[in-house]
Parts: sequence; C-alpha cells; structure tokens
Amino acid sequence: MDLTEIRGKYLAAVAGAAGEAALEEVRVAALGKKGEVSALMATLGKMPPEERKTAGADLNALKDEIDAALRAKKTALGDAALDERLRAEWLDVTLPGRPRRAGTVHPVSQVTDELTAIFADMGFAVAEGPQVESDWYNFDALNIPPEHPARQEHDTFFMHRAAGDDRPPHVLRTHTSPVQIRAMTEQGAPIRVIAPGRVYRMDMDQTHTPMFHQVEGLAIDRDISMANLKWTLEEFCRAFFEVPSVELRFRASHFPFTEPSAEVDIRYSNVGGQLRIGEGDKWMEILGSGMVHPKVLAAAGVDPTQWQGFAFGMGIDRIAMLKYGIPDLRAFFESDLRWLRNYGFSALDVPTLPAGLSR
Ligand code: 2NL
Repeated sequence: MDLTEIRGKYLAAVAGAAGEAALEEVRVAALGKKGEVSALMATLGKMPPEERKTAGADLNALKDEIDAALRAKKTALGDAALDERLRAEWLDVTLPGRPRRAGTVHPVSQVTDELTAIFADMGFAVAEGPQVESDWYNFDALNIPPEHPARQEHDTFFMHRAAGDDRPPHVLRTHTSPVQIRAMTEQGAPIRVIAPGRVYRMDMDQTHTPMFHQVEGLAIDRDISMANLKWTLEEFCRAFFEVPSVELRFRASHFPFTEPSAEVDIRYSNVGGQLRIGEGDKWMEILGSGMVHPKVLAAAGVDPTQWQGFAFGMGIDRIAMLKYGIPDLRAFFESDLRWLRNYGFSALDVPTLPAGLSR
C-alpha cells in the first residue's frame, strides 16, 4: 500500500488550513468515521495476514502523523488568534489616567472660610475645641446651673458613664460657647476669638437637624461696649452678604450668659422669591448677642471689675442657605453627590476679602 500521496495531501491540507473550522474539515476528511484513512483501515480485514501486518503498521503511523500535525496546527492557530486579540485590544497602560471629576467644597465649609476671612480681617483669631464636653464648660461656666430651664431647652445629647460612675455625664456640645470659655481660661483678657464648628441638639424636622453648625464670637477688653458689637455685626453682614450697606435691628432678649442680651434682625426684601439683604421692609432674625455676663467672665478666670465685652452666636447653615439660595436644610447632611456638585464650590476658589469672597 503506497501512502505517500495520501500522506502528502493531508499534511499539505493541514498546513494550509486558514482557521479552526477549515482544520476540522481536514480532520473529518482524513480521520473521521467516513474519512479516507479510516476507510483504508477498514480494508485491512480482507488482506492476507502478512500484508495486513505491514499495511496496518503503515496506516497507524500515518494516522498518528496526521493527528500530530492537526494538534500542532490547532495550537498554532490558537496562538495566532490570541496574538491577534492582543494586538487589536492593545492598551497603553502608561497613558495618564482619565481626569477624575473634581470634588467640591461643601457650602458649610465655604461659608466658614468666608466668615473666618471677615473676622480675621477685624482681628479675631479662630478657636477650636472638643465636641464632647463636660457639663462645666457647656453649661455651668455659662451661668446655666443644673436646674436652669435652659438645660432642658437645649435638647442635650448625654454621653454614657460606666456603671457605678456617679459623676455628671459628658454632653455633645449644644453651642460653641465652651470653646470660648476654654480660650478665655487659657489666654485671659484681652481676647478676640471666633469659634465656628459642629453643635448637637436632639431636634429633627424641616428646619432642624441633630447636628448643625454655629459660629460664636467673643471680644473682651477694658472698654468694649454694645456700640462695638453693633458695628462689628454690621461690618460682618455687609462683607458677608457682599452688599453696599445693611441695616440691623436689636431687640431686647434673654440669654443666661449675656446681660444685656439682644436678638438681631436684618432688613431684607423678597422680590419674586429672590431674597435681597439690606433693602426692603421685612426683618429676619439672624443671630443672638449681648454683653458677656460678669459671672461668665469670673467662671473663665477673667476679673469682671477690670474687663468686659460682647459675645454673639449665629447658625452657619442658616446664613449659608440665605446667601446661596439653598432651600432645604436637611439636604446639607445627606451627602448626595448631585446636591454637592450643584451647591458645592471649587476647591481652588479660596475666599479672601481682596478677591471678593464668593466671586
Ligand atoms: C444664638 C445665641 C449667643 C453667645 C451666644 C456667648 C459666649 C460666651 C459668653 C457669652 Cl463665652 N455669650 N455666646 C451670646 C449670646 C448669644 O447665641 O441665638 N445663637 C444661634
């Protein structure tokens, strides 16, 4: 049996197969059940034994040879396909990354930076302190004794004490006044500080969140008066709201830590839903203030016969909503990226007085 021709034919067909499908056709034609080599195998049974022996060996060798060629070609085709994919899907991993969307400055941070710039320009330093306070700093030093109704009015969050520890519990500060008590206790008088930061009250509705932001201011010297308070607040409001002039109205009020005390309203108008500060015939309360109570000075180690001064407190979230026309307080603390992108500020737009606060 001369297998030279058939061998040459199939090895050439294997070598020439362009893809896996073509290669499979070659396999079926040669080695499939009805393939040419298989058909020759089937003739072995009718051969005389001597002839069958050599023909069988030759056919098996041919079958193995074609089979090996098929496998090698299949591997080669697979490698070529992989090479082609690697070429087509090539990616330069050394390219610079896609620019990420820049984060934004939260309106509370923006407004805190703005009011800090204004008060810094008037000689006020920024003081910070703990958010978990002792009841001394949050209440007693501010002339709010244990049975004072203001302690209940503040809707205070109390921290837990270990079982058997009978000392009064720490609280989440209900205002930033304790920061100023600490500053006075440490520095003494004269002093000019503002204390912006988070404060906590157990209150949650349309206009209240359990955590909010407050800024308090304190100026103590030998002859500070309500007149200095009025000028300072007017100057602040004019700069903060970026208007040529503002008008403030002081209403007598009561706080345990100031005497006398005043709530302060600002003149504004509402033109088609657009609020305009400094003009119009409406008044809006924006802060509380007064002359620091002598007992508060004494509690902070400042001699009230030698020193006096004013203090005030206002809500940062409130004035942020006012200035930037943000309607819903609760959205401030939901971390919704769509809200942050809409109301946030560029991180590069640091507010300074000469450049214009909000540009
Ligand atoms: C308000 C009222 C106020 C103060 C805060 C203060 C701080 C010290 C001494 C005396 Cl260390 N007073 N702070 C004074 C008056 C009012 O806040 O309605 N805030 C939103």
